[in-house]
Amino acid sequence: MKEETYPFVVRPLPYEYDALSPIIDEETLCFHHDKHYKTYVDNLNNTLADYPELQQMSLKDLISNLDSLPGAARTSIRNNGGGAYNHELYFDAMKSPVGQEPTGSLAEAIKRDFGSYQQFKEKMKQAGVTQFGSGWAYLVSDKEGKLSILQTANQETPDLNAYIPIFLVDVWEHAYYLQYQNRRADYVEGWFDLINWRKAQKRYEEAGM
Ligand code: MN3
Repeated sequence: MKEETYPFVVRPLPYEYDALSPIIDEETLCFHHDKHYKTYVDNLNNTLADYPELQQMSLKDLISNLDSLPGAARTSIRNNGGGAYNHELYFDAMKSPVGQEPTGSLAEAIKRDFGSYQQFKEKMKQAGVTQFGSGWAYLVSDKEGKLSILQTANQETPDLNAYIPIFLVDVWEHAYYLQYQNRRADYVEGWFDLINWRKAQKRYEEAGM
């Protein structure tokens, strides 16, 4: 499948706006997807409109080659390309909060690399709660299938040349403030029930594991 290039489009949610309720309510998800995420996509397209030489690059290629991009475009592509990439994975990696557990090779890797699901959860939660200011907590696999948890600031992504993202939690205030106000930890705790483990396993398999 050919990777998407400029002009990038806003990807529809793979579920209804109320599908993540009560953990993420309809209003929060609506603003997050239709306003915040869309703005990143629009701003990325606005920047790329001035750079025909970048218009054949995929989103992943753009954000994993920032140093080779024209200086005047680099900051916008880091912020808005990263914003588009992070949000597309964030929305795609969630599902309704009903019965799914980690399965398959990913469940085994979580036990191997973190000790237990519970220890993984504690560490991922800690990463989300302690990320200073705006950013993300990511579960990634390296090329050998070893899992780790990374924090990124603002709209940075992990090094996509080295890591395959499995899923991530958005800890910008816009992800939770309407509903949880300052209680970021409660939002992150709830988010674990939204993880789409079937898709996570698929991403892990696509990483070659
Ligand atoms: Mn966000």
